[in-house]
Amino acid sequence: MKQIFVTKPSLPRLEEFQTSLARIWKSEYITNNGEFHKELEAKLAAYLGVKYVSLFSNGTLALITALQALGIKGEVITTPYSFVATTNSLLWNGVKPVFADVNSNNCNIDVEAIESAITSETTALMPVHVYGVPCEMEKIESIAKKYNLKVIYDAAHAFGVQHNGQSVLNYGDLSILSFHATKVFNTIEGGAIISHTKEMKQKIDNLKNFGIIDELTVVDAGINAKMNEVQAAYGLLNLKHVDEEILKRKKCHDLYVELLKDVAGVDFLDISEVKGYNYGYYPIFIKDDYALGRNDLYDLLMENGIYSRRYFYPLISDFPIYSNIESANRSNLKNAAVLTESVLCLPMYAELEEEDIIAITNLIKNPIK
Ligand code: T4K
Repeated sequence: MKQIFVTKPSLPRLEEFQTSLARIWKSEYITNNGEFHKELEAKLAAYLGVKYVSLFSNGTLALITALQALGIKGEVITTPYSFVATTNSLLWNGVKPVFADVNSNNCNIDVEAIESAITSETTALMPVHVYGVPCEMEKIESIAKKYNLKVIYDAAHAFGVQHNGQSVLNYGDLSILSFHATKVFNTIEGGAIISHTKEMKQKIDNLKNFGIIDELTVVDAGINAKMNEVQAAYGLLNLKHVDEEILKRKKCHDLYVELLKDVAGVDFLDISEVKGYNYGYYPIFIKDDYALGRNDLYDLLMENGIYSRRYFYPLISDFPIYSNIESANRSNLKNAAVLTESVLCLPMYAELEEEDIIAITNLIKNPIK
């Protein structure tokens, strides 16, 4: 039986990568802010339309370091409907996560729930642009201003996404990206922090390199989170065809929409207003009037060699490390609770074939066990 995974990494052309590797071998400079690293930071800043990019070895270390760079302590209000790395980064900083509910229409943190979760201990907000759909950033930032809070966006899914004529990454104090293999733009493992001032970029760059300023000077308790030259070279090649990658994903998205639009009990994410959408994920939401429960559909697809994913199930707040926090109670997270029980992300990647999408959607239309 043919197997179809939820995603496949976009790979650079092998011959081009071999050429880059030959250059790295010749230079004998393989990590620590080398030529490829510098070039990728510059090219990403230009492509994304942002001031400063600091590359990281993965998105999780970018999140952890972003919190360090802003000196976040106390409580941070965040979403339970995300990948667990979002909230784990808070625990790694000794910060207490406070969960706020999400909007049922776009899966992003609900701004009213944010405001009612603020206490005297709150120091920052950590919203997530879930599936690459922008949060309500103007409202979030006016709350942040009113209560003197920092904002760190987990923009792991929001590569290239725009809002009001500019990158979503220009909002907030800092944003982080993930360049993991499963992302629209990948460097195998990788990530970045986007910052807005030279001073902040310098601080972040010090933090990801042990806090070292020069041979004799260490100014921060930094970590080692540097991206190496091989990953940066790979990323530069992938960046050349990321637009083509997104276009191919859009075609998959449009075909899914066309084939599933009349299926009773299946809801979709509305991305019609999103500019620069990157089609990283294709989530559907299984309602009570569908022929099967969500988990039964997941099993049925798997029995047919189709590996969908329940991003994001369980809720982060349901994991034992978080479930004893007061705000983790599902009565506080009613919309998130419905979404997590109904979501199913269908296979989505540039090389996904039309016949595979037809087979997947036929199974969803005729879910015979
Ligand atoms: N914030 C948010 C909102 C995030 O979504 C993430 C990561 C982060 C922060 C943290 O960023 P990083 O530290 O990861 O840079 C995946 C990814 O590992 C993770 O990066 C991602 N979010 C999350 C949503 O999904 P898994 O456990 O589902 O991945 P995995 O390995 O099961 O891969 C999914 C499928 O992709 C596989 O069934 C097969 C296919 N695949 C995967 C890999 C790695 C391939 O075909 N080739 C591959 O090399 O977590």
